[in-house]
Amino acid sequence: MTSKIAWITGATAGFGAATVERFVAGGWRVIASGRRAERLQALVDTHGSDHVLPLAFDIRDEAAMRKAIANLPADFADIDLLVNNAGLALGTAPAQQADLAQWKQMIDTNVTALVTMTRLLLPRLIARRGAIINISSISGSYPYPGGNVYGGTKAFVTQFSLGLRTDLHGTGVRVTSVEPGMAETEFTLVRTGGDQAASDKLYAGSHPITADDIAGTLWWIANLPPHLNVNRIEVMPVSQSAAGLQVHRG
Ligand code: NDP
Ligand code: 8X3
Repeated sequence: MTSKIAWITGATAGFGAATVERFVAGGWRVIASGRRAERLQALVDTHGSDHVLPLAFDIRDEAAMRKAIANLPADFADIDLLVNNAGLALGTAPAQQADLAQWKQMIDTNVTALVTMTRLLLPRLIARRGAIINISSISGSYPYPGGNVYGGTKAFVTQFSLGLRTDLHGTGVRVTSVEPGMAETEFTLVRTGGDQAASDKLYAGSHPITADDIAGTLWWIANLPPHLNVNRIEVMPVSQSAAGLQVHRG
């Protein structure tokens, strides 16, 4: 088989699931990972095992990640693109009231797992003159109340992406930091511990970014001519803009 291969983390929902659909529709083969095995199996049921390889594991589990990589079947081993998408926000409390366990889960998922995936797949990506797309966020550039550690993890993802570009100089490997603003996925459901009403309220009337919008952006980036690198791209819904600073008096 000659089609390109993408490994998309966080493929069970939101941006990741839409990106699987976009890339499979475009003729790529996809390694789809996430914890919810039944959703990964549904992708295989829809597209067939020639097109989708499901790998169910918790991305914070380094041993499981290493095992998944070591056991890649030959026809999914030559990876052209890694989409580091798996991630989450937990909570919106101010730092002084935040749950430390939630902070650690965000760091373990959004930072530690992302760098581990990247490091373990870099030899294959270099061999293929491949590409890495890291899903960062506007929260890494624009602080907002309650964004504390989530925004910190995304600032890391952006800066790590820029650093990777520098280190990979001359290898032909492309690296992009994609920084979306407000998008309606399962993101707010996860952030609020399953509060569908809170999620609906946040997005109501705002015409947010959709998962398909981001999948289309990733498709565009991945299919640019190989001499072009999008270093960073920030995407917001038209309804969202930066709102400045606050002053406390007295
Ligand atoms: P969703 O909640 O819809 O999807 C998140 C995905 O990440 C799921 O597939 C989930 O899979 C996976 N994931 C989370 N934790 C783990 C874990 N421990 N192990 C394996 N997979 C995990 O959210 P989005 O699609 O919105 O989020 C995707 C990325 O986009 C995240 O990095 C997020 O921070 C970022 N982002 C989102 C924005 C938004 O407004 N929605 C804006 C900017 C950036 P599973 O639960 O099955 O393991
Ligand atoms: C998700 C976007 O603004 O909710 O990263 O943090 S935001």
